[in-house]
Amino acid sequence: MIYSTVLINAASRRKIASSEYWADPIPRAKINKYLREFNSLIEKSERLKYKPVVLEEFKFFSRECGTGIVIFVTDLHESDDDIINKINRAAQSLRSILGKEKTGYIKKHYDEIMSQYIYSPLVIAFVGESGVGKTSLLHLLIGKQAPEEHIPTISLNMETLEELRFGSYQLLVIEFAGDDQYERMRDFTVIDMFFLITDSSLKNIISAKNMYSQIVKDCPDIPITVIANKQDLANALDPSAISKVMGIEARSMVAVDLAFRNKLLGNLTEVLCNHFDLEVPEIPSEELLSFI
Ligand SMILES: Nc1nc2c(ncn2[C@@H]2O[C@H](COP(=O)(O)OP(=O)(O)OP(=O)(O)O)[C@@H](O)[C@H]2O)c(=O)[nH]1
Ligand SMILES: [Mg+2]
Repeated sequence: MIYSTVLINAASRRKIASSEYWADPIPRAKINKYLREFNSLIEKSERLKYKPVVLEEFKFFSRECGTGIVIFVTDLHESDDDIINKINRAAQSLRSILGKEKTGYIKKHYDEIMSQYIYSPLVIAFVGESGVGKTSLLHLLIGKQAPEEHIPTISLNMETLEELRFGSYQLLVIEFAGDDQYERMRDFTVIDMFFLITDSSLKNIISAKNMYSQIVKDCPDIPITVIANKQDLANALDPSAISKVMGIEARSMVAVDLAFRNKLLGNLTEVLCNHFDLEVPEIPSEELLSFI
């Protein structure tokens, strides 16, 4: 996750603009500490100026861009190559803007300029048998009432949720459909996270458990969240029983009831924070997931 970026004046070291992608802004003192470390490193060797510097739980990257220096602050998990690619492109663009525009223009448009270089997709796959409520859940996520009748999803349903961002990630949700979904999923190598949906019936839980074992076997490092949907139905097994059968916590849900949207967003926030080793911030999930 990229937490923030800062553009400073190369000569005065004063901040020109900054952009934040996470709930807690990086304190200025940490940036100053990095700049001191950076100076002492480049005194040792000029080549070190292209290397990230780790300070506590943050990684810092910086690039000269004409009269400015742009700094990216990330968590320790981000790949150096990805961030180096992003900061190089951002620095190139900032160099040309700093050469042409006044500081006021840059301050005003900084977020917009940087947004082209910051976001990475985070792919969430909704899987589960036909009719368990995957499309309904997708609708609930975007705050739309689910269709009452079951219109089976043909092939693949892919939604980039423009308004749903988590830190520097743009959430992309895909729904795999039909009986051959597992075959399709195998070809899909870019999944970052699975939501396995069951309709909470005994019959379906058994097939969901098979699917769960298959995913764990094929993608052992990818987090899986089990959703026990259709909890409003009289024959629904309760989530604690489902958790026992599945061997993993199942979260109760009613995808056709908009009142459950906050719960779904809360579940998503919790799973994403776990994935990125972050504490769940004390702000509403809806705000966090659209935090820009
Ligand atoms: N009672 C109840 N019905 C639900 C719930 N979630 C979904 N449904 C209904 O179940 C049916 C199937 O829902 P979909 O969301 O289309 O299921 P799907 O998993 O996308 O199905 P495929 O695309 O065929 O794989 C629809 O009629 C929904 O209205 C729920 O929580 N409670
Ligand atoms: Mg569907």
